Amino acid sequence: MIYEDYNPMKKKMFQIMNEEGEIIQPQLMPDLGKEELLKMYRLMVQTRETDKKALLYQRQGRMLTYAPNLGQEAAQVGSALSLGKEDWMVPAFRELGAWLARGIEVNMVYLYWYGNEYGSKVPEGIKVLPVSVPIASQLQHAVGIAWASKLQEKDEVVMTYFGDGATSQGDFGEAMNWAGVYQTPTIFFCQNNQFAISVPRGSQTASETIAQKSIAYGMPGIQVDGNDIFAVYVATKEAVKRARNGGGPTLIEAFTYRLGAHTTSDDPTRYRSDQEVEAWKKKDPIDRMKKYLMREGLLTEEEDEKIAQEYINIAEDAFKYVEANGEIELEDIFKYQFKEMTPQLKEQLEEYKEFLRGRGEA
Ligand SMILES: Cc1ncc(C[n+]2csc(CCOP(=O)(O)OP(=O)(O)O)c2C)c(N)n1
Repeated sequence: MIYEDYNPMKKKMFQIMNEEGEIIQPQLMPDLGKEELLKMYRLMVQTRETDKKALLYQRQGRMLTYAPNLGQEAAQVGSALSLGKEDWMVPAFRELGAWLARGIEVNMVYLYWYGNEYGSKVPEGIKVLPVSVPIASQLQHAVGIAWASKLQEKDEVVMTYFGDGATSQGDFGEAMNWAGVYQTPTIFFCQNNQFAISVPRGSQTASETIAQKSIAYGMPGIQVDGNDIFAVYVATKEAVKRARNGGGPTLIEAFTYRLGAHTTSDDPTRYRSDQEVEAWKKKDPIDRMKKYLMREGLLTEEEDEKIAQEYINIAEDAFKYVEANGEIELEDIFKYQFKEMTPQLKEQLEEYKEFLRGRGEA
C-alpha cells in the first residue's frame, strides 16, 4: 500500500515519527514489543558509540582511516533489521549500524579500518559481503546473488547499500536494469546523505529525488525519512516481503544527512555551512527515538546512560584486541595482490627490503 501512496511521482516523503518523536501515522506503526523497540534503539546507540570511538582512535593516529556514520544510524539499523538471517547484505563502506544489526562484531569493523584485511573475513553463517570501496561496484554483485537465489528457488533476498553519489555511476544503471528485467529479489537501499565527498546531491544528478529513478527501471520506489527508524523499517520490510514472494526489486531512498566528515581525510567545513549542519542535528535519529521511548515509559535517562556505557566498554575492548593482534607485515601488501607475485611486485618487494636494510631494520 505505502508504495502506491508514496509513488515517487507524488513527491511525498514517507514518515511515521516526526522530529519530536511523535507518531504521526499510528495506523502504519510496526507491531513491535518493548524488547524489539529497545533492540532497535540499542543498536543505534551502539552504532553511535562505536563510531565516536573510531574517530577518536583515528585522530590519535592509532587507526588508519575511517568513514563516519554520524546521523545515519536509523537508516542503517532500520533497514538491516528488516532482513531475515537467510538474506544477504551487500554493503559499500558506510554501513556500521547495518553490520552490527547483522551480527558483525566491533573488533572486525575496527580491524578493517586499522588496515588489516582480516577485518573483511565475515564469520561463517553471517550473510554479509565485505566492504566495497569502488563506488557502485557492489550493486552488480547484489543483483547476481539475487538472480542466483531466484534461479535456485532459494527465497533469499539481497539488500544492497550505496550512497546518492553511487547513482551517477554506470554500474547503478546496469544493476537496476538487470534487476528490473529479470525481477530479481534485490532491495536497492540508497542512503542519500546529501553528499558524494564534497559534491552536493543537487550537482550530482538532475533527478528531483533518487526514488524517482525507480520508475525508469520498472520497479517500485519510495523516498523515506531516513532519520525515522520506523518509516525505514516499514518500507524495507514491505520491500523484503515483496521480493521474497516473487515480486521483484525495489529502490528505497533514505533521505538523511552525513553530520560528520566524508572520511577522516575530509574537511566538510570547506563545502557546507554550519547552519545547515546545525539544522540537521535537530533531526537526529537517536534523539527522536529516545523521546518516543521516554514518552512511552520504555526508557529512563539512567538506563540510557547505562546502555551507552555498555557500548563504550565494548568498543574499548575491541580496539585493545585490534592493537594487540592487528599489526600486519608490510610485505603482505606485495605478496597477496595476486595468487603469485608478478615480476613488478617482486621488484617492488625487493626495493622495499632494500629500503629497510638502508634503515638498518632488516
Ligand atoms: C569508482 C570510484 N570512483 C571514485 C571513488 C572515490 N570516492 C570514494 S567515496 C566517493 C563518494 C561516494 O559518495 P556516495 O556514493 O554518495 O556515498 P557516501 O560516501 O556519501 O556514503 C568517491 C567519489 C571511488 N571510491 N570509486
